[in-house]
Amino acid sequence: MRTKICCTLIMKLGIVCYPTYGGSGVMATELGLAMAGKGFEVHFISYKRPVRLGGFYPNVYYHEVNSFEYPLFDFKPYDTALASKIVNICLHYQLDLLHVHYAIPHATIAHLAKEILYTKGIRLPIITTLHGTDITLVGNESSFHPVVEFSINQSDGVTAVSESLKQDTLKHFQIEKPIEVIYNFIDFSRFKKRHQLFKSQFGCENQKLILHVSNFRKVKRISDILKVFKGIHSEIRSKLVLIGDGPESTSLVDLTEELGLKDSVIFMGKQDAIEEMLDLADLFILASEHESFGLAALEAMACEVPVISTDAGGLKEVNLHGYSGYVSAVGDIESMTKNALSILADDTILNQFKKQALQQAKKFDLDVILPQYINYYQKIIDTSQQKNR
Ligand code: GMT
Repeated sequence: MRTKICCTLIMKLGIVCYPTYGGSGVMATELGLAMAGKGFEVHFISYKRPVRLGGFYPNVYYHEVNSFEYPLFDFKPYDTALASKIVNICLHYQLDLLHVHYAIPHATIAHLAKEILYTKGIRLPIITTLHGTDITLVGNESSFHPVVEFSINQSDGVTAVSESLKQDTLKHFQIEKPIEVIYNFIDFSRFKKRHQLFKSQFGCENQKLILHVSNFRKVKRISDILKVFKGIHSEIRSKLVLIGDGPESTSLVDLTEELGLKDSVIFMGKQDAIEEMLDLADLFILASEHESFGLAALEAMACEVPVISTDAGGLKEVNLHGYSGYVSAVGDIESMTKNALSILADDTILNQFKKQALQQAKKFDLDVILPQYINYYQKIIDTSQQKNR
């Protein structure tokens, strides 16, 4: 169902995000670009140009946070530099709203900037979007917990990218305000089946191609994917393509050799044009231990690639068991292998799952989700203005 946009004013929006390959930065960038496409003035604030912010876009500004080097500092005081940047950008461009992605440290720094601006007679409403590990893995750590809890409660609006993440947040923290669930979205103008690449170009004709994309951290349990692939490979001619890089890369190469899969697993490193590789894929695997949403799985589904995943976090809200793919318990290699084989072994079944994956992805169409954000922005601005009267 499409939500009607009730926004009347053109907002000047600040977006604070991580610029790297993580899903929160990707979502923040895509959201900002989509807002700019609707005529909003969008100011990205980060320490590096976000990966998906290549090229020139009308209405889009990028402000880099530069931390000052000084011999006293073992660690550059990025947080202080970020707060100062937010204050300066807000004063110069008169932002209507600041939307920060990933609570640590962005929600905290946003609150500090807001307090500084308040002393100058300016009221800047803050929205924090919780993305996952800022709650489940990192935010939950005692070294961060009190600050994360305080900062979330100080935000004027809080959104979570899945119902599961909302529930995790309420379980781990004492939250005093409503959390709005606004799912991650997919831009079908970019992520769609293209029929442009052919397996023969990759030397894998007549083979099934299985894909995984991530930042190769422990939480992704890529070793489970290799074990599942071993089971698939023993029954079906197939190749596994791993896209991304990260702390687990070296040990995964070693495991590939140990499992005797060296010639069938391709490590492609970081790639920008994921949608082109998805054009070739028959199956996507995500074996994560925690996954608040699983944007990579949604991108696969939009390109008509069924998903074998765990049931961690919000994955089961994205990947519908028995429809867009299958979900299994974390670490259940036998179940994931069985499910993968049941999809791959028969082309009629595979084609059915491909169609269903696309249907499920359509629930997260940008055109469905964007109005939810715009209406939420408007609501937070209105509430904040009422409070200030
Ligand atoms: O874990 C990552 O892959 C990066 C992380 C991030 O915050 O950058 O991703 C989280 O946010 C994504 C966008 O909302 C979600 O799709 C991912 O599921 C989530 N990752 C985890 O919860 C582990």
